[in-house]
Amino acid sequence: MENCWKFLRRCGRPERSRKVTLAILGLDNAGKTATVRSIEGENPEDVSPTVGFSAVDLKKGCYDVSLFDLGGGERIRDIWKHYFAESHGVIFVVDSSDVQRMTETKDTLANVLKHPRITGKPVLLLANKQDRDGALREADVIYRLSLENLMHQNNCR
Ligand SMILES: Nc1nc2c(ncn2[C@@H]2O[C@H](COP(=O)(O)OP(=O)(O)O)[C@@H](O)[C@H]2O)c(=O)[nH]1
Ligand SMILES: [Mg+2]
Repeated sequence: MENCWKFLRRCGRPERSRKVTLAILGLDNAGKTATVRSIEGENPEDVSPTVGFSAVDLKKGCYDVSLFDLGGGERIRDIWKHYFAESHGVIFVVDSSDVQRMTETKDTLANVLKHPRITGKPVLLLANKQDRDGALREADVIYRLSLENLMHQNNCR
């Protein structure tokens, strides 16, 4: 997550606050809402499944950050694209312990990255649930998702 704020810092410090919008994406149960809660400084435990969409606004240094926490169920993923145009970047959350859904995760990530409203924008991949038994380590997540190929194919930053 720190990389995300480092990226914002590299963009330069504007004299007045600047608005940054990030889409929080990933399969259902990946930990998107828990991630948003952590960023807000709130307890990430006992989160309920997100129905549709929730937006969180917070101030980070001189940035006014809006986080779009979008539902990740298969049938709702189709709405994600409606938030791509106004998103400056994406935080894609992966449940590293859910090895069985890595192919679905990879296909979903590939669909996001190739969308013309996302291609070229910064993407942070968060390998979540590292505390769980059997969680894939960072390098394994990168391998299972063919992340390097996906990044090159889609001009990711
Ligand atoms: N052990 C563990 N559980 C997590 C972590 N992040 C989220 N969870 C749990 O995973 C479940 C789904 O989290 P949630 O944020 O609702 O997922 P979402 O559907 O992607 O928004 C909840 O029971 C969370 O408490 C984590 O890093 N470690
Ligand atoms: Mg959620």
